[in-house]
Amino acid sequence: MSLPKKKWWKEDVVYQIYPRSFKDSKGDGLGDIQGIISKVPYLKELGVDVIWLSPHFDSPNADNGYDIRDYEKVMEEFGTMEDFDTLLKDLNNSGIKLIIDLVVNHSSDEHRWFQESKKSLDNPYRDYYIWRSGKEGKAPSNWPSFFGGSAWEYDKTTDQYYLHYFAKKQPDLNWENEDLRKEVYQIMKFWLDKGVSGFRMDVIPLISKHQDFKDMSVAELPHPETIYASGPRLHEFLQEMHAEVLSKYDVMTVGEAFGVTETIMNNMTDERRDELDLAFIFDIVRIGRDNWVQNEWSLPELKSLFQEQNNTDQFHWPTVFVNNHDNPRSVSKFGCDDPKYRDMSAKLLAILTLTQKGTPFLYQGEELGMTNYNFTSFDEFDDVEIRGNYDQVLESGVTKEAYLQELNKSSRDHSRTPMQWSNTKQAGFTEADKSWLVVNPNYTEINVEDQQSKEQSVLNFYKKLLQFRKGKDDLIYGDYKDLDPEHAKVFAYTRTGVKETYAIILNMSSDALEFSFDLHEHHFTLALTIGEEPLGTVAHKNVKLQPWDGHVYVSKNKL
Ligand code: ISL
Repeated sequence: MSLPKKKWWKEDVVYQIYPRSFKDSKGDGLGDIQGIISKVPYLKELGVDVIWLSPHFDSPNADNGYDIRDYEKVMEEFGTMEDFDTLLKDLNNSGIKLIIDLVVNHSSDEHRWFQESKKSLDNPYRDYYIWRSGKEGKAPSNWPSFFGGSAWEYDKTTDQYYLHYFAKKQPDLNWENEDLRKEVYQIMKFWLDKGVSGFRMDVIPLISKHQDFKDMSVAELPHPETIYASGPRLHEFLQEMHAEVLSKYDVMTVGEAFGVTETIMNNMTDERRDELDLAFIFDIVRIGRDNWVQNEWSLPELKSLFQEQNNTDQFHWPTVFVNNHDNPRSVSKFGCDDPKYRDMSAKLLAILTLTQKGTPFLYQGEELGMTNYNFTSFDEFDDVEIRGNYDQVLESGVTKEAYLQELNKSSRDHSRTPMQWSNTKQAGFTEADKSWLVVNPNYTEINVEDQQSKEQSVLNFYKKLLQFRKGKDDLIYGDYKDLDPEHAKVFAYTRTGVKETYAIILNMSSDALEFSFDLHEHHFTLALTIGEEPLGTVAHKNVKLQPWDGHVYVSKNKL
């Protein structure tokens, strides 16, 4: 198989910032853009190449910014357009690119388009959204919202319902309407002309709707995304967006491919089709998940999911991530929450994310080994997804205790607790006495300041590994081979490039063990390790690994 085409967005490491929780400069308990600006030197020293900024646009925050009221205005709580321009300039001057979040499957119901659209059946903006008459006094179809209840909301002004896949305050935009699409392309150009380097596209597969709005079957209802993400005109819309906008800039696009089939995913990211460059699929990060329930999973299952995304040709390029703002903290899900091995496991996940094939996406706090928070009551949650689903989950017979126990494994709020900068009050995130969301009390032992001063910290390991990875084309582009898919504790794989082969051996268990892989036969030397092993020539033939230890070997031989 010929090697993939080299691109900056295949080599760069992306770091996601959830602005609400990153750093507060104004003392109101909310993160803001000036706060991010103050941390650009931190990001540069960390060694990441691109920042993905979660929505910074004007919003009433029904879904923490994923409900946009004005696409060309900065959210007041976050600051001003001048602040945004300063952030972009400071990042670029530090050699860091900025991609922003494009949320165009839906807007806020407070957007002027929707305020107009709801006024009358013949309003010029009526068709910017999806309105249908009810049937016998009920909603047009049985489609459910992801955030609880029906996906149809009745509006008495015009005696019709409007569609919202998410919260009622997030009405879906009508992409069948060419004028609406042109407005979206204008918005994209507005930010691209400022110099952003691309977009992360929120639930982009959902923009094309089945126009019959036919009732879902009983089998389809528990997973509406399979219907919502298979609309007939998705590829047409994406190719039009590429032709009208993206083809005119050297930018990167990553689609949140929530709910798509493998075929749609492959078509959406095939570089010969001029649609999107990359996509997030959630099989890995949500392994074992059944909606808000987190079931057990095994390492062989996880390895098979990584194998699947490696079974691609040179026209496709994966993304690699185990954290984001919608999922629990990776060290709590994939690593080890036991303080004895927590840091080791966080470093192991760093090696996994940064040596797998694909563009790595890190999430704020992952570089510290930040963990889930133990929510003790529903009052502590902020997430609209929980609030929206609460009644119907309890009405289904689930007890409050059981729901809370599962949410403590699956809630989106785990990743939204404020970034932990120091062991001063509110973890140095804000001067205010209270943050918008609870600060994890373990900030006293997990924070930037403490880890900057400790050579063996998770933070310094990420810095070392990010530096190690830079420019290593054979590690970045090399072919992937799982050395032992069925092993229950060890994740071992090679990356074979033009000149070098890397062997990554990870002990994802709390047991010391020996992994049989003949290092001498292939002249491997130890290039990077979590534990104390001396680098260079290896004494013993096989690989000896302490609990949660990880080794990266290199050889001039091609395996
Ligand atoms: O899986 C989910 C649905 O139950 C959610 O975690 C999430 O809503 C889904 O992955 C889509 O996420 C994106 O769109 C949402 C927003 O709430 C998320 O933060 C965003 O990442 C609506 O804009």
